Amino acid sequence: MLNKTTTLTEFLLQDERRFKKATGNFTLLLTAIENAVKIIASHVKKSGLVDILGSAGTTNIYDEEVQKLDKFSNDILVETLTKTGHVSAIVTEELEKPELIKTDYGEYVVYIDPLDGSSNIDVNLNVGTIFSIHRKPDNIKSDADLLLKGSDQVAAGYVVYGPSVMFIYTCGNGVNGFTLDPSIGSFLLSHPDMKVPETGKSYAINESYYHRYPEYIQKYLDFIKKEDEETGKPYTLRYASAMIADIHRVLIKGGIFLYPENSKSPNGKLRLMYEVNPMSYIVTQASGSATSQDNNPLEIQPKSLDERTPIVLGSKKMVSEFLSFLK
Ligand code: P6P
Repeated sequence: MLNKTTTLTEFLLQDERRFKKATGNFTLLLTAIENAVKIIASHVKKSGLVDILGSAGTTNIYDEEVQKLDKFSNDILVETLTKTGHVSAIVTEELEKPELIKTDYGEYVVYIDPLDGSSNIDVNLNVGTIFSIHRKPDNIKSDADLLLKGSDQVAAGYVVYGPSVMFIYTCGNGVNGFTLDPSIGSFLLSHPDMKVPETGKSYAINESYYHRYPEYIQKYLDFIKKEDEETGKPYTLRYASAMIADIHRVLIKGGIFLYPENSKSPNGKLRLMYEVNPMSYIVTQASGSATSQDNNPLEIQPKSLDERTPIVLGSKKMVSEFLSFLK
């Protein structure tokens, strides 16, 4: 049996057959996201040439206005999701207000971080796209109707634009990873049934904020850097300053990612609706742990669409070791 020949579309259709009442609309939605991220990937790969092609706010050699990559990514995702007709609203980090879409059959609402870690573009480091999919609430009369808990997500995923482009998603039946084969333009199943290793050797946190962290975080950081052969300490610091890259490492090798509360940002920096919820859903679906100051982030009732929340994600044993410092 040839391996790695299952495309994302084939996998989605097989996955969909599990749901007897499936209508194919979910597959259409994920395929729209797939098409959008392929376009984004091709522009990310050329980003180093933007100055030759024309930097944001100027026109390129084809005399076209060149957009900043995060705005471009947002526009592509909004356009492709709208065209499906199956999306009633899009909440995105790039827009002040939700994009409400007139459609007679929009059964989904999508929350996106179109280009997470976009400051990495200029130094040619990993960036990504994060998405979270909910069923449309009965009515969408105001933003309040879009404040849905992470535990209500029907699907979540991210795309990491790195040495290879990978598409990782869950719809509640485990986590699967697909790698883009640029020679055929298809995402192929490369990481079936991904599981976060029980423990790991690395930790990801912005250590430069050490003196801003509460005492229990400082004590935890001091502890994991002390020599202790038996427990494999000190842990190794690996921080990509792009959540998708740091959490992708956790999915592959185990480890722990922390963006906690600190004296400058009492709720941390990461957004609940389109960063914390989708990534917590993915990590927990892959048998890892997620905590927000000892609460389940997926059970937080959002108070605003751009709400931030502290988050720690990773290998079960490492997250419980972290929590022992909180208690
Ligand atoms: P800091 C990227 O800007 C981002 O939103 C996340 O992807 C990343 O984990 C975090 O911010 C990095 O923030 O404060 O360490 O620069």
